[in-house]
Amino acid sequence: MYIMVAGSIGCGKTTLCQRLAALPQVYVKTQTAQIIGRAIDTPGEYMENRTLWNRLAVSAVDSGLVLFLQDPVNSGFRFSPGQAAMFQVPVAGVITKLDLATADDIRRARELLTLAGAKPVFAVSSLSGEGMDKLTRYIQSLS
Ligand SMILES: Nc1nc2c(ncn2[C@@H]2O[C@H](COP(=O)(O)OP(=O)(O)O)[C@@H](O)[C@H]2O)c(=O)[nH]1
Ligand SMILES: [Mg+2]
Repeated sequence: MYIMVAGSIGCGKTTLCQRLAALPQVYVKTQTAQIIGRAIDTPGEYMENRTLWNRLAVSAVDSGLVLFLQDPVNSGFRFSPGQAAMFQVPVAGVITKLDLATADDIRRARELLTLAGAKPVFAVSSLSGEGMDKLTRYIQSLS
């Protein structure tokens, strides 16, 4: 099962994909959708620019799960309410950068993801690995 990862520029998509695939974390700007292990990593522009949403929909066709990622610290970008409904597969939420976030940051991010229709919502740090076990177990339960 492929997992499509979507969210704003810099929210931590590529780093999470590398973590899920247990690959070394190397910074590369994502220019186009790419496969990392079992994850389909997408550019933040696809989510931030409505005219590119069709590319997200196309990338999701081969996926069994979509992950909406939210950076809890720099949350300038907002998912649209109910946006998860544009996909035919389950959409779960992932709050990233748990190592940098306060409890209030996490609460706000959780509200945003819930409003977008993502369920359940996880919180992880792709750097420290905190929270990754719950997310990994959830993914395994679907595949
Ligand atoms: N502290 C911290 N930084 C992170 C985490 N995940 C990603 N980052 C950093 O955030 C920046 C953007 O990450 P990247 O994965 O390229 O974001 P993308 O644009 O969504 O693919 C990079 O400098 C990463 O090292 C995390 O869990 N904790
Ligand atoms: Mg990227």
